[in-house]
This record gives sequence, structure tokens and C-alpha cells, in this order.
Amino acid sequence: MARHLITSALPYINGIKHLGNMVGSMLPADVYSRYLRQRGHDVLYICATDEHGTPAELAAKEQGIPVDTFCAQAHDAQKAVYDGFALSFDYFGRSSSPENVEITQHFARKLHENGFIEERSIRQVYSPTDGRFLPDRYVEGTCPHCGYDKARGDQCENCTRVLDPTDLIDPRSAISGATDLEVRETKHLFLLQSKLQHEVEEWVARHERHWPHLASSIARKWLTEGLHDRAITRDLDWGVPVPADTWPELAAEGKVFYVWFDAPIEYIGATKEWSDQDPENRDWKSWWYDADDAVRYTEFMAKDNVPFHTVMFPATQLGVREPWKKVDYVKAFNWLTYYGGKFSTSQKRGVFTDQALDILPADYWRYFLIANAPESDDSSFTWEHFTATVNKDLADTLGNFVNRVLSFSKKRFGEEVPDGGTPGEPEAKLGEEIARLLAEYEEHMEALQFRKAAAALRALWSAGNSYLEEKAPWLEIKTDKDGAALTLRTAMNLIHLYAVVSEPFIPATAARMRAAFALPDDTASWVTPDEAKSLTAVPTGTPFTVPPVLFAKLTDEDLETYKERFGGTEG
Ligand code: B3M
Ligand code: ZN
Repeated sequence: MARHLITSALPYINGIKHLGNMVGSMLPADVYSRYLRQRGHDVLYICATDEHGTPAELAAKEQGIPVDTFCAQAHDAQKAVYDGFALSFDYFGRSSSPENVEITQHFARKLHENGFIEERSIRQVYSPTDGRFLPDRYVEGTCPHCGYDKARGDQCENCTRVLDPTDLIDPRSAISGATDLEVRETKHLFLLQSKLQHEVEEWVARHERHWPHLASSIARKWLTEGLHDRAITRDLDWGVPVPADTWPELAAEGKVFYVWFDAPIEYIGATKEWSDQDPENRDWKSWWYDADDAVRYTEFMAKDNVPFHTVMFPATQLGVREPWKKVDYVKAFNWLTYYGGKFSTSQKRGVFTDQALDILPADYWRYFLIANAPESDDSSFTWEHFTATVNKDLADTLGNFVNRVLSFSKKRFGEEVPDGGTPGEPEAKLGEEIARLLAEYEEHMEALQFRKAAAALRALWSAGNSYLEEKAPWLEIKTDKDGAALTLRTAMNLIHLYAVVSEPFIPATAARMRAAFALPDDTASWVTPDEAKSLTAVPTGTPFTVPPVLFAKLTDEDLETYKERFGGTEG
């Protein structure tokens, strides 16, 4: 038994996420956590909403409510969707928590003590009308290169040139449209990442060979470009305040830390939130502090988040000069596209997680998304592919098998698992096949190869179908009643095995399959390939019930309805 710390990238607070976000972070983290728990490991799966930053402030402003109220509501709304997806977080926290404030400030003080933070003056655009400094992207104006009149202060969307807000002609505030902008001098804290470059390089070199290529190649690229000193404070009302004991002047000016400084620290903060709810029994520090050999830490994220987790956050952790746990394995994902184009939150293109649950239960999505996760490359969501996969794998191969076996047995032998005597050659062959596929499934799960694990699971389901076709108990029963009983008893044992091993992917359906059998003490957490071979976990005489259809078959009409509602064309 090992201790596994698992985190998935913290979803930003403004708005419900789309399926692409789900498959690139939280869902695979959940599948992996469930698998490890079943295998008897001590698992702590932590996530949280990432609540600071300008977009949250602006979204609150748009709704005309205070930003803390906005975040509290938006947190609950996201949490409800994740519950709907059956994500088994041990804790889902909030980066605006007092715990995160405390630990973020502690990190900043330590970085300062160790000479990695410096105050520097910069010139920044100030909007008297808005009463605030404007981040670069909130200054708009005419591009000096191409004349585009909606260029942003960080970049011109039209000619893609990188800009400084002071380059813009006729600059205005993107928030209010105000044109009375000024450039003011203001002080900020800079994290001297350049001083940590070598240490980060060494740390990456020691770890990257265990990481998937996608993660290590991105880390390398960033290191090659060099780590630059970075401003880690902002002039905003909402954020972790700069601690007054260390920087009284900046604190008095109301400076807060930049959202990307406090967000990764919230992995630790949220663990403390979890611990603070039951301090007698939970010890957050044992997961994070001096835990190098005691804990294995796996992070899940989409590729755009990789630089922050493989380079910047490790730099922060190294600079603190305290033994904070660093990531062991970075599971990174490419993009899930919608008909080959971008899922887009701002353009409302694609399928959002709350909408998905309106249409079908979570297990349909969980299975489809993981079976098609953008692991080695981008992958594309289409309704055609989704409905075909649901029908073939879930409704036919798994659902139909379960229903057919249980209802036929009930009809011919009553509501208890029939006897049928000693297993023969076909059962032995099936047992071998099941053991082989289960070993394959375990191997892919341990290697965090989710698509391959899904394929092995599907193969396990198929093996049951082949066995059933071969034995054809509906014919067998006419000439050999015991033989048919043996076939059905064996198939029911497969159903129970499917319930156990499908749990990480389709937990609700797995529970229904397991509950079909009235087993006295059915706590079996996992079945090893060797145990699976004999197919005898559900003994003769066990009462069972026939569950309602596990997966509905989706019709052509359903397909047309989905395409019409969400748009199903190249983007
Ligand atoms: N919230 C970025 C994102 O939403 C960011 C991840 C934080 S992980 C510490 O993609
Ligand atoms: Zn331009």
C-alpha cells in the first residue's frame, strides 16, 4: 500500500467548464484515484476552484454583485456539476480560503528571506475613471503596425504582433471605454526566477525521464528559453494580500499576489482546508512536508498548464528552501476539439459539462471521454462518434450482455444463481482470456495510459459476449439444462467482475451491476487476474435481481437533436 497524492488543475472560477476541460484534468484524475483506492492504496485527491484574478472581478462586475459573492456562487455551481460527474474528490476547495492566504504569504516571506523576491518600479497604465491600474489586455486601441482598431495591449489579434499598452494609438479602457488613461509608476514584487534557473534545470533533469513526453518536452522548451524574473503582484482588490509584516508599503497600497502565484499553492491550501475540517484525523502536512519518499504525487492537466507546473511552481517551491513535496508524475493532455475546431468558453462553442448532464447520465460521458482522451494527440469530439460509441460499447457490449444473461436466467432458473456443475474447457479458456486482459488493463492503468486501459476494459466486456455466443445458452437449454446453467452462472460471474473493474470508468453503472447480486459481504475491492480466472466470486444460490436497462440506445433522431442543438460542423 502506498500513499498517493493526486491533484487536477484548478478550474478557473468564471463559468462552467466544457468537456475538453473535463477530459484534460479532473476526469482522468478521478478514474486514476478510484482505481488506486480500489487497489487498496491510501489516496488523497484534491482539487479546488481557482478564484483570483481579473476575469473573476469583471464577471462579478457584469453581474453587479461583490466578487466574493460571485465566487461563492460560482464555486457551488461548479461543485454541483462535478458531483453530477461523480468526481470523487477527497476535497474540493477554494483558492480564496484563509488557508491558502496563510500558506501563500508564508511562501512569499520565505522567498524574500532567501533573496528571491525584489521590489521593482514599473510603469503601468492607470485609468482614473475605473479607479484602477489596467492589466495589459484590458487596454485597447489601434495597432501601430496594421491599423486594426481593436488591438489589445498585450497583442494585436489581427497581425499577431506582441505589443506594449503604450504602443497603442488612441488607447482606451476595455472595461469602461474611458480614454483618459495615464501611465503611472508603481512598485511590484518580482520573483527572481532567473536565479533559480539552474536548480530547476537540475530538478527537471532528475525527474523528466519518468514523465510522459508531452510534459518533459514542454518543460525543456521553457527552460531553453530561460526563466525570467516575473512580477508576482497586481493592483487588484481581489487576491491574496501582500503580507504587511514584510512589505508594509505595498500592503498599504492594497497589492495582491498574481493569480498564478497563489493558484498552485492552493493544492497545499486545499489539503489544509480538508485537514482543518477534521484536525483530529487528518494531517495535511504529512502529505506535503518532508514527504518525499512517503508520498507519490501525480498531477493532471492540459498542456497549456504544463509550464506552470513543471517549471514555475517548482521554482517557487525550490526557492522557499523548505522540504515541500514536488510533483513526481505530470500527466499532461492535448486538446479535445469539437469537430476539429476549438471548444470555446467565450464563444460558447461545444458542449458544456452542465449541458452534458442534462442530456445523459455521467457514465455515458465518462466512458466516452476517457476512451477517446487526447493523450498522444488532439482528439475530436463529434456527435456521430459519441452516439456510435455509446451504442456499440455501452448499450450493446456491456448493457445488453448484463440484461440478457440476468433476464434469461431468471426466466428459466428463477431468481438465484443456478448451479450447473463443474466448469469445463470453454470456462477454462474464458478464465485464461479474462486473466490476460485484466493484467493488461492493470498494466495500462498503472502506466496512466487511459485510452489503452479503456480498450482493455472493452475487450473484457467483449470476451463475455464471445463466450455467450459460443455457448448459446438459449439453445443449449433445449438439450443440456445443466450446461446452460453453468454458462449462465459463469456469465453472472463475469457481470460481477465487470462491476468491480469498470468502477473507475462508470461508477454508477458498476454499483448497479454489483447490487444485482445479494452477496452477504460484497466489499471486494479488487480482483486480481489470478482470482478472476476461476470466475466463482458469485456462488450458486446467490439471489439476484435484473436491473433496468443500463444504457439506453441512442437513435438517429437523438443524433439529429444533439447536432441541431449544439451545431455539429467543422469549426
Ligand atoms: N486555473 C488555468 C486554467 O483554468 C488555471 C489552472 C490553475 S492550476 C494551479 O486552465
Ligand atoms: Zn496589428
